[in-house]
Amino acid sequence: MGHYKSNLRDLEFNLFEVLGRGDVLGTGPYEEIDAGTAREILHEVGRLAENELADSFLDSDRNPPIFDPETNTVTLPESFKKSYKAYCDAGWGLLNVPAELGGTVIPPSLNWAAAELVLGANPAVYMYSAGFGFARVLHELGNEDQKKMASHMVERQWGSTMVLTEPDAGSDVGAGRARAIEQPDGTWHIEGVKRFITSGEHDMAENIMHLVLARPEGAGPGTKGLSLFAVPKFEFDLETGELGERNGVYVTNVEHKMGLKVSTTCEVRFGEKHPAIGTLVGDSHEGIAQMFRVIEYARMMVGTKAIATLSTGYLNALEYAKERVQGADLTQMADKSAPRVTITHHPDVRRSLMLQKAYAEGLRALVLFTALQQDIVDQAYLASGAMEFEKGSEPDMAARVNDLLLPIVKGVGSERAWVLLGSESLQTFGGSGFLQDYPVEQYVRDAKIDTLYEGTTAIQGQDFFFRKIVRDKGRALTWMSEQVMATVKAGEGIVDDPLAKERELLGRAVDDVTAIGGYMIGELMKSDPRQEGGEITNLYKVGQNTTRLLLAAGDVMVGWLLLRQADIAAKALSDGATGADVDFYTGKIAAARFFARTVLPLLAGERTAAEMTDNSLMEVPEAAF
Ligand code: ST9
Ligand code: FAD
Repeated sequence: MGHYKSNLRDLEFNLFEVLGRGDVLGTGPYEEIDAGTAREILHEVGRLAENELADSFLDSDRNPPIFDPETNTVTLPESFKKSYKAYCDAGWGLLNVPAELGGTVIPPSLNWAAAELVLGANPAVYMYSAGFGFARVLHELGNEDQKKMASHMVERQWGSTMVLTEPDAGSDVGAGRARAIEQPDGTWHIEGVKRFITSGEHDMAENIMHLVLARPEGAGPGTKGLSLFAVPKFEFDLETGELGERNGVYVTNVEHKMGLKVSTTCEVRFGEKHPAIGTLVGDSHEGIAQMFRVIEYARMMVGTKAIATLSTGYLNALEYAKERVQGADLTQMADKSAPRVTITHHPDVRRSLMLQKAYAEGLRALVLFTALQQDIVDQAYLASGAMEFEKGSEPDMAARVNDLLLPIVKGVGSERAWVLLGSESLQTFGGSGFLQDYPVEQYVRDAKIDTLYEGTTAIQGQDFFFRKIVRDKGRALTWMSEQVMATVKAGEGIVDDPLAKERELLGRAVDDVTAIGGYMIGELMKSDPRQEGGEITNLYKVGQNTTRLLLAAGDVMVGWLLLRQADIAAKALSDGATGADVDFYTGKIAAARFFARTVLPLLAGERTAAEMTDNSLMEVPEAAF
């Protein structure tokens, strides 16, 4: 058995028992995939993930890609190539491709459920196969020629990259200096140096399509002055896809990293040896908005990757804890000859395991609840072809809620996963967890990147507050709060509601997070110098709390989703669930209880800390740090 432990039961519980996806599958745009087929897909991807994909996870960490600076090429370990080929041959990449390009039309929720399995078993496989998703973007946003490129990308299984970051432009993408010079034939020459580009070079595809942000000559500053270009590694015949000349884009370094070593992270130079020829995506200069189509998907992917890793980390820890015998039961601690027990008997190990379970399952529920919003948008898009919806309509609100939740999926998912993998999953193994005998030390190393790329946690916090709450005028947030409060109030009128205390605790947590947000809105208003007494530096008080608000909102979402699941589980138990289902539903109720009683109360402390904010931090001289 490989390192990866999937949780198919929980994926199916979310999709079918909580989110009612069985009603959507097999109908309308998804008529070819009914619920039974969807379950088969999940089981088949799960089988592949636990076997062929998981097989190279360790080996490709110990034997990472080799870069040859003479030829600007990269050789990947054979073990990994085998996993990648197995994934491509099985055709699962087509789950992310529109019908026009030969893909299988499925709701995003099913896509993300399947993605979790791949991302948990071997995340780099999913990343190298991004060409399928990038083809979708080029197909949607591109001109007629680029739509043809998109079909070659799918048919010939080309690799693809998203190219934003430069040495002096990381979080601040708008500081990018890469230039684009228009040519008389309508193509563009790209010049500049990009760094940290994932999958920038490898030997698993005949061609790589780079989607590059660069600034046309004379364009304005910042992100709005950037345009998006499709720049292939090899030029090619537009009609047949046959490769032509080498294009002037070369990888000049591959980074040595803490984790996720098999995923190449490349310095890419454009136009130094000879011109790097690209075409303007969609013939329009809307680069940053176009690139955000990719970024939004990639942020969802990174959150899903983190959560998938936490889940397998927890399940590995659980397996170990059930077998590891150490110490006596706490109640017999004075009896030195008392029988030794497995560590699952120790209250502190139970605390740790239940914390891992609650976050892993709560965050999975968050990914799939977010994907549910994408389902609603997708259905409306497939029905009308439109990407903008009437204000206040169901798909319009779903799009806003999806936007609101994405920084939580990415920011909270990655922070909680990386911390819990280290502080709890690895810890469960004792000293053995520090060894490479178990996969968990690699999980910790591989998951750290998730808090960094696709926008650091700080960026997610700012996006959440300034764009997804303030700029949205609180519309999505209000809708979301109403859903949470409906669960809080769902116990009213029920005699002996078994989850009454948990509802009360969730209600208090909502109050605490609302107070943090309210404090920040207040300071934001006080930062407007046009208002009487307004002082711009009050914005610093907001900035000190954006990450706090993000993480606290994430905890409320997790607490809410677990409680909703517990309600469903309680009903299933009272309806007479049998066999393994009894344990499954019992575990659901236990996780919701544990989270509400031990995690949600901590938000009161976060509220106090937020309300205590002043600007003394900003006044500390740099030298005093
Ligand atoms: C990276 C890759 O790290 C790591 C892993 C790669 C894995 C490989 C790929 C696998 C993925 C597969 C993908 C397949 C694709 C499939 C798709 C299928 C459909 N939401 O606030 P402003 C836009 S890559 C939407 O003024 P600043 C918007 O157009 C590197 N749009 O920003 C806006 O205009 P408007 C990742 C947003 O102050 C415009 O930007 N690097 C959003 O100029 C300007 O907005 C990063 O992520 C949003 N949330 O710039 C950079 N936000 O307002 C992190 C902005 O008129 N830094 N826009 O609508 C940031 O995000 C910064 O906040 C900033 C600030 C750059 C946006
Ligand atoms: P900086 O922006 O310099 O940030 C340093 C620190 O300052 C961070 O803690 C950050 O949160 C904080 N900070 C910065 N600005 C602010 C602010 N305004 N407010 C509050 N805090 C702030 N990029 C691509 O384009 N394509 C890729 O495929 C890609 N893949 C990557 C793969 C790996 C393995 C790595 C490590 C990076 C990759 N990146 C890629 C780049 C990645 O997106 C950036 O590293 C990330 O956006 C952060 O930028 P930076 O490293 O320059 O850090």
